[in-house]
Amino acid sequence: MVYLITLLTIQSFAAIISFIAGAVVVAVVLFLISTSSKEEEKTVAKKKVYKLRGRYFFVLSLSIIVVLLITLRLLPYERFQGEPDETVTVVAMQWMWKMDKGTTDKSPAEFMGANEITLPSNKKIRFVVTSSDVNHSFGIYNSDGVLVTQTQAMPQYNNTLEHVFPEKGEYHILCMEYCGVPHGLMVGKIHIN
Ligand SMILES: [Cu+2]
Repeated sequence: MVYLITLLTIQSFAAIISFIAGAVVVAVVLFLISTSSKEEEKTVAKKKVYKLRGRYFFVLSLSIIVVLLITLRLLPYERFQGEPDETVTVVAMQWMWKMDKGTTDKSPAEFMGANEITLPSNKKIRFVVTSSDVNHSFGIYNSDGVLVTQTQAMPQYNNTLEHVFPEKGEYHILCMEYCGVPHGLMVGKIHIN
């Protein structure tokens, strides 16, 4: 739960920062348009904008360094060292998911699995994700419709995704890469208990 709140806060924070940065760019453009009617004024405006740009660059660089230093320790690499508690094989195909616990030596086309799976909470789950036809994207959403984690499902390639589900409940797997007309129906389920 705490981990999710941290994620959401960072996402909201990023959205707010993007909005402010966008507003600054729009303001600078409007400022330029409004102050550059005559040649002389253009030169003056140019100087002002260059000065502003220098300051903006400095503030931006400083912010990036500070945010980087603060957020580096939030990276999940350390948490995902070592072997997982559970491994799940995931094969995407038009237009469903095939999932089963454990690894497999079967080809993606031959692999048998279900569109739903039950997994434990607070355990490290390793999803080994591939596709038996075209590119798909394995996106896990919580019951509030918030994207929890995601990886690509690519033919002839295994993508490994590790995740700990801190909360029990029902999660939905949605394909996040358009893969044909019934793409929207490609919904799997993960029950966490
Ligand atoms: Cu799709």
